[in-house]
Amino acid sequence: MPHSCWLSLVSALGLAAGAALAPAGAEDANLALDALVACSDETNPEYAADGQRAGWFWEAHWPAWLEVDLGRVCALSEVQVFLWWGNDKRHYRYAVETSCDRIAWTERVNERTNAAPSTSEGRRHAIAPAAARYVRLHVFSNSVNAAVHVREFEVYGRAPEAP
Ligand SMILES: [Ca+2]
Repeated sequence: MPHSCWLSLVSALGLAAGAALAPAGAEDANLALDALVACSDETNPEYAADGQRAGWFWEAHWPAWLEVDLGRVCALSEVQVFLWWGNDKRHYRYAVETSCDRIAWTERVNERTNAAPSTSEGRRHAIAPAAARYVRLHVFSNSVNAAVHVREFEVYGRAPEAP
């Protein structure tokens, strides 16, 4: 990650210089909940960050992306992805990348060859240590049809205190 991004986070969280971020812990919150959400086609992306893991979803034709703006650089530990699930055992292929400035991106999750069926349990991916403000989910395909359905996208970590 960019050095300046890391230093600003260390300062904001009150960590000692050179400190390592802890892995996901009980104190970590879903920072994506009700955050500003954008997507590649601007159709109802807010359904992906409304706290409801089932029910309505953001829909698009793949490939498509959904991006959460956490508002400031945060210390991230994990993402959880809830896509459409049903009786058809469909699987989705996707990736997750993060950025501090929306210019330089770092890939954190690579599920381009995923074949595990989507379920109500969602899928969890540890990404610590990651300092980022923007978290983008790319969906490349699903095994049943040409649609992307993101029911919920959760980003866990710790946010610095508001200035
Ligand atoms: Ca939802």
